[in-house]
Amino acid sequence: MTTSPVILRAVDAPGHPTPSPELEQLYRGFERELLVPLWTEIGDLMPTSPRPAADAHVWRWQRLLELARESGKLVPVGRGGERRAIALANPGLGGAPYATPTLWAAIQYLNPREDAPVHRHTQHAFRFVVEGEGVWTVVDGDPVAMRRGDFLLTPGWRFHGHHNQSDTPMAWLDGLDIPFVHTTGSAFFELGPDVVSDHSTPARSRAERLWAHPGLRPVSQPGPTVSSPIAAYRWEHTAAALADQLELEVDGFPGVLEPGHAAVRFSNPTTGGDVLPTMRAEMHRLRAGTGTATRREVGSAVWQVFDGAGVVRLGEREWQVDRGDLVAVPSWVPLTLTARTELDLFRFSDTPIFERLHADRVQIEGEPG
Ligand code: 1HN
Repeated sequence: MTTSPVILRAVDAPGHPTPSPELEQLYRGFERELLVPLWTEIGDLMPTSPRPAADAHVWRWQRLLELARESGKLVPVGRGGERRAIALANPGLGGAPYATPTLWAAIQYLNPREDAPVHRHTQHAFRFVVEGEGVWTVVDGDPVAMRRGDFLLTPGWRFHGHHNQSDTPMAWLDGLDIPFVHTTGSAFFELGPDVVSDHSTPARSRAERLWAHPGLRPVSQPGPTVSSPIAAYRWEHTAAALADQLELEVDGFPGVLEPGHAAVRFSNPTTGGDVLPTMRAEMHRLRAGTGTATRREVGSAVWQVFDGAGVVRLGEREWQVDRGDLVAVPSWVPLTLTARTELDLFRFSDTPIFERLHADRVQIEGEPG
């Protein structure tokens, strides 16, 4: 990506120098030397509160799926393109394949018996499965089954490929920190074998057998690790945690985030922190008929409806959303969710970046900022 050359315009406005031929000459001089004076830019560079370039936007899962299916017929998956992944391009980001300035979100599609070749990159990645099964993602030689509701990790620099062992195609959501890594010039990439060598289909990965027992850490393993060692967070566990929070609420005990709103964060068992250094991931459940407080925070997020139907309000705009629909939430835009039916939502965000930099900020409507 390139940026356009500097073009400066003299304007007749308070706080700006009076337009004159000499001023025009000065500005042409700035342009030639690739210089930009602060006085023409300050409003944009120093807003009183975040004014993100990204827009609030909703992509419809059914439409993504139709186009992914069509891609499945026309586009081979293999070396070079590496993945049949189709990225959400935020309308505010100039056509870049970025859901938000830091987050990549894509639908990936694998035909029956297809392999996606092995590679590794410094970008951190995860998969979230809104429907289907039959694909195994093999992470550093460990085959990990993918099923509806599962959240799967591919931390940076692990070799990984996928294989569909079933007779049906499968689509899922990929999330990566590609835009952040691209903007900061920190990307490395390396090819692995063209085909996935291990086509075995274990129900549980080795990583899960070692690490995915609630509150139990293998004493043999060193830690802490920057990314979670748990390769897959299974839907049965996530669903039980959400259901228990709502039942505790009925029984009069604390646990929910707010009335009718259960939420869990996927966490790294070696630190208690986020699963990946750059991305946070959560699952939310709203009781039918309930809504969240209006909340905004620094940093951007993407939500995907996992089940149910509801309304997403972002600033002044509102969308009805259904299973699979994806929502880009730019920094500092107030978000309110309302559940028409019981509503399950997956959410990921770049919050760990801002927390690490002590630039995180949250504001909930009606509470002191
Ligand atoms: C990648 O490796 C995957 O492993 C998905 O499934 C999307 C987008 C850009 C670069 C690498 C995957 C990707 C990607």
